[in-house]
Amino acid sequence: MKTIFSPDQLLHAPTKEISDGKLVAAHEVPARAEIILEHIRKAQFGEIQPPKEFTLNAILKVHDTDYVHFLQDFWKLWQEAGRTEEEVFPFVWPVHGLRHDIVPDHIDGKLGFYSFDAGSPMGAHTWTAARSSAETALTGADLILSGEGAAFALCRPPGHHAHRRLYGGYCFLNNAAIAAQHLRDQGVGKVTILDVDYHHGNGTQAIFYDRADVQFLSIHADPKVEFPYYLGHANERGLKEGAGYNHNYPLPHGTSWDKWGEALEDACRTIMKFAPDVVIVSLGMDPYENDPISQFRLKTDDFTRIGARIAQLGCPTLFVMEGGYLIGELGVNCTKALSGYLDAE
Ligand code: OKP
Ligand code: ZN
Repeated sequence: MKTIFSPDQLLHAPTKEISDGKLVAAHEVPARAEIILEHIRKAQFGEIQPPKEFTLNAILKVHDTDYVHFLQDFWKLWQEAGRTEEEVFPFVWPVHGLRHDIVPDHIDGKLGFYSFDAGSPMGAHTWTAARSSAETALTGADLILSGEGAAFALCRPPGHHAHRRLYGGYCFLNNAAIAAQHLRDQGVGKVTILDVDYHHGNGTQAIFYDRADVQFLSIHADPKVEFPYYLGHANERGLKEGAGYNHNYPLPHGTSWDKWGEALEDACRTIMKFAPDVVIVSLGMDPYENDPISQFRLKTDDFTRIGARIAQLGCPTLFVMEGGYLIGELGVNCTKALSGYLDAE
């Protein structure tokens, strides 16, 4: 199994974030990717290669043009506004009752218009890193198209919280969604995205909510008590043609393998009924018991089980990295998930 990664993905390097109502040390940091890469090297799963270059077309199939231009031009606009802060946060949003049909000219208005949280700092190199992360996912998708049975896109920054026209939850471009759309555009009939990150993949859900060609399933902490709070409930089943193709498994804080594994089993049976041509796994390591921002209790060996169960689906599989914040165990847990897959294949 090949791994795709570019050092450009490390250029987005925030030091702080707003979380739980205060400024704290950033969790989504370059060291996350570095430790995973180190463990992937040691595990010798196969070649580690840089992403290919892509035009913006594949990204624009998923994200709106004005949003992509905002991300791309952000740093220039910020400087033109005379600002010098290196890590930038929105602080005002067009929530219920306010206008969504006029994009503000002012950078502070734009920041809130295109985001849903204040927890995702943007800086001079955020666009470069996010684009590179998306190209890593796209290159992984191309490997699957060329006949590889599995590939690991070591994406960072992550993607599953990003909507067509919104960033948030450390995510700017929805890497898994971009890969799924690319597969569809290259002739793959049906794609499943299975999101095992601790947080609901609100962006991915929203992007494919009215479509039957991309099935979405997410196992995550109940949004009633966890970020992203406003999406991820069990009764969100899809709309129009997409009705019945969206499946959420919200679980309580404290969930360990017994209940988590049951949800995975149900999800895998649902996937088998859909019979996808390719499975994309939004792979988050934050269900881990000691993750600093999460409250599930999966153990290191449970990640092996996750990989092994996914292998039983018998589908070409693209693993796309999402969250996971306990730097010390991130590399181990991630390689456990992948070796669980490879050994069970
Ligand atoms: C990104 B990914 C709550 C803080 C929430 C944002 C979390 C984003 C997670 N205590 N901050 O899904 O791992
Ligand atoms: Zn997460």
